[in-house]
Amino acid sequence: MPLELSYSNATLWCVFGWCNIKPLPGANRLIKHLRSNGVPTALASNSPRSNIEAKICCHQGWKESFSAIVGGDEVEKGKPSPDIFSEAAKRMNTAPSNCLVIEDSLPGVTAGKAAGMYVIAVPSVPKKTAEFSTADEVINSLLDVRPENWGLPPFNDWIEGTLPIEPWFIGGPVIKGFGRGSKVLGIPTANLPAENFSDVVSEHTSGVYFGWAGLSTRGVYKMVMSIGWNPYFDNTEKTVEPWLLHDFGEDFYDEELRLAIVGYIRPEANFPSLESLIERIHEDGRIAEKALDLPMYAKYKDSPYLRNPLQQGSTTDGSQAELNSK
Ligand code: ADP
Ligand code: RBF
Ligand code: MG
Repeated sequence: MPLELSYSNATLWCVFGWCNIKPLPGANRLIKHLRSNGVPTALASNSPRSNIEAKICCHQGWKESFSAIVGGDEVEKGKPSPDIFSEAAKRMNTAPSNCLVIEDSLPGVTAGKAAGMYVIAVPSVPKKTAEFSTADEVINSLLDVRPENWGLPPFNDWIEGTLPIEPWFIGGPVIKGFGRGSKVLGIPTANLPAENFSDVVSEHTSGVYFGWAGLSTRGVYKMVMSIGWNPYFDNTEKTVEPWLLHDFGEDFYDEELRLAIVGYIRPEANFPSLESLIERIHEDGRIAEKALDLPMYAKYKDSPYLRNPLQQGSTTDGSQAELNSK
């Protein structure tokens, strides 16, 4: 069992560079924030401790950020039993009632509540929010953690209602959607074929993002978009739907559309009425319109990826785009 061997030796993982585990969106940001504000943080997992250490050594600065690490092999019973979390609190010299757990699994939520702690659930499987109702709060991604709600120092990287992200670039021909955007909402969204870049899309959490949109024969425009399952309509497929903040007065199906996605606004949400959904999308539009004039976002308008698709060969995932934009 060579895999088990490698798992059991943390240094081997690092030395041989077997580190292909990408952190969840927002994980790095959260860990750095807690560390720089002196908030003691523990890592508590059912995996054996050596396995945890092997995995976190792939990420610079993570190991030093945890004041305690508790593995499943260090306590009698793993999650959903509270032991792991109780042990973590003990090692941090604090009371369980003083602890906030962030969990992606149901057994973990159960364990955290059984340990007498506050629990935020970030379900790893989409559309399963209801199952996590025993948590104190259910959020869509680590980008949505609001530390100030829990007596912790707030993030200070939000700018004018937006969160800058490591930009990502996707593109393809504009496809037909449900025909709903214009007709039902009065907001046309130029859907892209999500299956062409499913890995990039699944790497990022669903939500409302914004950035720049290039149409090969027309130019580059501001855009705000939703990525996900549109909870109000409860879609079964994840869709990628940019609304270009420009009045074209006509359709442009099949044209090549290229996106530079530069910031995050909010998670997708359900709404009590169609009117409130429409009002919120217009608000997203105003936020994006204004934020994109900030130099930190405006600079991506000039990304060659947006303007000159053919130069990039057949790439649709924009993997070269970031380099080209610098
Ligand atoms: P579908 O469900 O087929 O996506 P929509 O009602 O969402 O239909 O309309 C989207 C289409 O409208 C786009 O594919 C595009 O051709 C056209 N369109 C016109 N203006 C815009 C705009 N400002 N932003 C996005 N799409 C637009
Ligand atoms: N749909 C939702 O169900 N919930 C949302 O929070 C939501 N936010 C959106 C934000 C923006 C900027 C845009 C362009 C669309 C959003 N939609 C949302 C998607 C909308 O439901 C979708 O575009 C239409 O259903 C057309 O397919
Ligand atoms: Mg659409």
